[in-house]
Amino acid sequence: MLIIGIAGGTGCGKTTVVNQILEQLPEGEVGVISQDSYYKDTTHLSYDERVKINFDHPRSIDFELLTNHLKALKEGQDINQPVYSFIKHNRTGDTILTHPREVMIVEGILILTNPELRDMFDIKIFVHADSDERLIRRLKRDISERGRDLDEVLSRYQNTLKPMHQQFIEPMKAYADIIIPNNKYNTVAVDIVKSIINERLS
Ligand code: UZR
Ligand code: MG
Repeated sequence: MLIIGIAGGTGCGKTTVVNQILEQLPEGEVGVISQDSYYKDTTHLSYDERVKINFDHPRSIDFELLTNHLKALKEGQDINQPVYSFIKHNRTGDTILTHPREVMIVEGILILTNPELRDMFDIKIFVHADSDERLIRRLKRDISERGRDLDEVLSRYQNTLKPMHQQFIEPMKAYADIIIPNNKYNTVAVDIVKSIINERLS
């Protein structure tokens, strides 16, 4: 199994890059796991307590479960990926049955911060976008898809997202094998990743 980790700050375009990589690849041979599915279970907290959680700090992620799931997939076992709700800030209780694939992509803002998980990646990718671009995308997405308002997104950005990005996410570039610029000139980097995957699959 070839395991590819894709990190980068919020709104940098990780999902877009993942989709570009998946384009034209044979269906069913590449699987994707999102760090978002592995936010810690917060059922024991009230909604008001959950909103106060710092979701951009590595300790908000259940890295133990994520690492165990990846190990299980590597051994050829199926896993039940938790389903997370950004509206409730908690796991929904549902799971998605996920099968091992020859190539597995793991994507998320903090996936390179955990040494055990990081060591499991054969290829480590960091998607770079300027912080103004990331803020613009984050604003649009949180308002249209996650039910937030302008003030809420901006104060979260200043108080949490930005400091956490500088402390935990940006420094992870040092571990990256490939840094993909997220703009229209990223096609070469994406093609390189695709050809590595194709080589693996043939
Ligand atoms: P991406 N996040 C939420 O907004 N609510 C949650 O319940 C859990 C996570 C956000 C999190 C982070 N921070 O910036 C973002 N906050 O999801 C990561 N606040 O997702 O990589 O798609 O931007
Ligand atoms: Mg995303």
